[in-house]
Amino acid sequence: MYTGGQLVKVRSASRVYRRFYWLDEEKGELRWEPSKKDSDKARVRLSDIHEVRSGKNSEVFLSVDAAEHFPNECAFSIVYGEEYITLDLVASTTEEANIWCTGLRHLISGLATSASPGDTAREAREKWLSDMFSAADVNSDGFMDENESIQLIKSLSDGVRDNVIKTKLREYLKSIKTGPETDQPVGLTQPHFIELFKDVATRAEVYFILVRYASHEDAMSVDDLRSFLEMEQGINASPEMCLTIVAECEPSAQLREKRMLGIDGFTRYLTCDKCALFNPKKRTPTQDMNRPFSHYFISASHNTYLIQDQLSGRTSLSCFQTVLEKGCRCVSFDVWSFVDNNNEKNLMVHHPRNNRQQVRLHLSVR
Ligand SMILES: [Ca+2]
Repeated sequence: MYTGGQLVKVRSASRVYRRFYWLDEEKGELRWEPSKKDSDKARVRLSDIHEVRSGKNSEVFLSVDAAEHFPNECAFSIVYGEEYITLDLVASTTEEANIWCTGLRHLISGLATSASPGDTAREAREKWLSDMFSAADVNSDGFMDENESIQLIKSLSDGVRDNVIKTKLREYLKSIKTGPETDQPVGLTQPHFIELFKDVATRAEVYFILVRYASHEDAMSVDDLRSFLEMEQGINASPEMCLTIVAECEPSAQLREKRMLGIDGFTRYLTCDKCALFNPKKRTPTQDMNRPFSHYFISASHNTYLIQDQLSGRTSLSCFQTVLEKGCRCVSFDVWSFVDNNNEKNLMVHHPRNNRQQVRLHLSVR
């Protein structure tokens, strides 16, 4: 790559150009022999490259007729810059294409690992939490009492239940009180707060999705987010849409600058109104609700849990799903307590005259 070689550049409008390409090691740039028209533009900084994609897998390759006769194994695209532009190239042989792809990827990953994004994501999260702690510690004594801690955690992690925070917080405070520094004020120190926040606000199921798509351990790049949206959500997202998500949801300024989404930003995105099944416009009544009750029709069901009649019919969770999908907004449960084989008490849903088929209450409600 340093000595360079001939490559064919494919552009939209079916134009192809044969140019000499080489790596300028000193400047960290991929360069090519320029045309007179754009002599200054014939370069891409390695640090601006997001991805080196093998094969004819870019918009240009897939849309330009002239690209059809190039072998797929010789083609590759370099995705770079803020606009995620592609430089679409074709080598003379498969070997040559492999050298360019492997070499460029190696150089890019070298640049990336010099400041490990995994560490960056963890450090950025802790920096964000430290800043939030300092701003909320109004008397600047380095401690947060129980109420202050609960309020701060709630404000930073929308959706974590109060009782979960309280239970964990009391466990932490108890362990601090019985520790060696008992003469210090009762409250959370900054490291304790960060530890507690991570404990209560990190949702395991969200974290598993994040690490499955993150090309680095604890944060998603814009490309990772695009893959997630396409594979899991069925959304054909543009890079701009992904950048907007990062800008709107990622709380850490450091990660936003790096155009990455950490666990808190990803959780915020998944729980925001844009991802909600419920139409946010309908959170408040959209119809006239001041008329007498009998003027309204409300789709309701009786003995929702029964598949057939109430004497011999089976009870099934799917009944709730079916009626809700049909627009029913009033469902009925018959709840009975039941002692199972482990001598544990459970709440079960079944008909009073037919308890042979039962489903657990918590499953029905979920
Ligand atoms: Ca304080």
